Amino acid sequence: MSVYFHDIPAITYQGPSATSDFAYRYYDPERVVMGKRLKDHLRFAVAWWHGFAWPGGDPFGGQTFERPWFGDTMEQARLKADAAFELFGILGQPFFCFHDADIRPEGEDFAENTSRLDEITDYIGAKMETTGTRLLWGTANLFTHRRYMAGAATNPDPDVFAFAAATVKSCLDATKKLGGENYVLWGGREGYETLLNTDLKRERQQAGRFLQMTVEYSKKIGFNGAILIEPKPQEPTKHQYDFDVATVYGFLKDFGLEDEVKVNIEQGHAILAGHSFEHEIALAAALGIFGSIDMNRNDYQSGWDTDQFPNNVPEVALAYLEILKAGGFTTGGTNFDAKLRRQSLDPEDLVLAHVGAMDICARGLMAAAGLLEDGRLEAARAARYAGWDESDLMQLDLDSIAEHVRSKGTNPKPRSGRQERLENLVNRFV
Ligand code: XUL
Ligand code: CO
Repeated sequence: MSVYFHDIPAITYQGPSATSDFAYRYYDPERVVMGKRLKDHLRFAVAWWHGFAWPGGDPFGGQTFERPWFGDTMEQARLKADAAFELFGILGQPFFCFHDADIRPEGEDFAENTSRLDEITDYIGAKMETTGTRLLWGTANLFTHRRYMAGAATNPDPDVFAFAAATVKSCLDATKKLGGENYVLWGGREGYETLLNTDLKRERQQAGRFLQMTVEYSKKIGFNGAILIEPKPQEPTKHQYDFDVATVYGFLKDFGLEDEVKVNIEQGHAILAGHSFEHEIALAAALGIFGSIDMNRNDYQSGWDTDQFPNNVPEVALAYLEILKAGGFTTGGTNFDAKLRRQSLDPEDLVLAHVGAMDICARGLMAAAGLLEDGRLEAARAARYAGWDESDLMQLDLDSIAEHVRSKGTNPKPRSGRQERLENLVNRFV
């Protein structure tokens, strides 16, 4: 019996000429592209927090959504899980993601939080078993509760560090229990508001040790998934330590974790850091730390993390182009870390937001695959660097290079980067 999404049909692929709004026009999960089904390329996940826990507030006003499961009882937590799995049944996406705080009400203390997490993950686990929906990643919410206002791992109070570490332990246990393919750490409060009250060097050490402990524990319990850091430059703190992919890589190197931890890259966070999404993906792939993506978009005028559902095929295509070039997802996937606008009150709004987003991503991925199969873009890039294929310059030193340039009379001729021509080529696919 439906608890929330009454009368909304299961969404099926009906092609671009479909007449109903409740249809996939591009996302045909079984369609094979570059040797793999679309559903295995894209690995879509619904985010529990935006879909089921977020009340629709903004800085000027509170709750706009009325959901029958809002409240702080375990009964409501189970009702929320029932509604979530109803949505998963309608969308047919393979995965979901959660924070502990999304799925269980906050308890009086750590022990109660853990027993509630155990209880609700048993309930969710049984639903996963019967439906086949899987867990892309689990995570701990170490940013909403007031105890974390000055940070979790980076808190000046060691008791807060301990509470956060214990919470990560319980969330890793829960993620392993549910067969999660990744575990994510987003450092929402791991940053500072002002250096006047902050010991930046000490906080960085704390964050590094915290991450080492997380990796050590994941090995101890035999968690097979990937541990992922999600970079973000600011918001909620003024300056966050895991600013972007490059910063995270330096941090990982510093603490000997570059082979242990990868990144979960979010579109909106990349934009806040002054990068494009594809830049962050390409850099992570180049550094060998690409893990997963949070797919959404920001409003480009507002400068906030507005977490809107994606709706721009050319943008999404460039992101998937980098992902395909990197060999595609392994443990990662496309998590819709995206929320409705606060006036989108109806159950069908939540369904259609995901339907549109999945279609946009499918179009983007197919466009990217088309570009790669066409080959001209990659051939143009290869031609641009062809001189290096026969060059031994990287093995030489400045003296011998200078001698080489003098004796050969080398005088390089600039060549066109052909940007507009390549943009035209890309536009024929998107
Ligand atoms: C916040 C954000 C989080 C993480 C998980 O900007 O993206 O939802 O994805 O904690
Ligand atoms: Co995110």
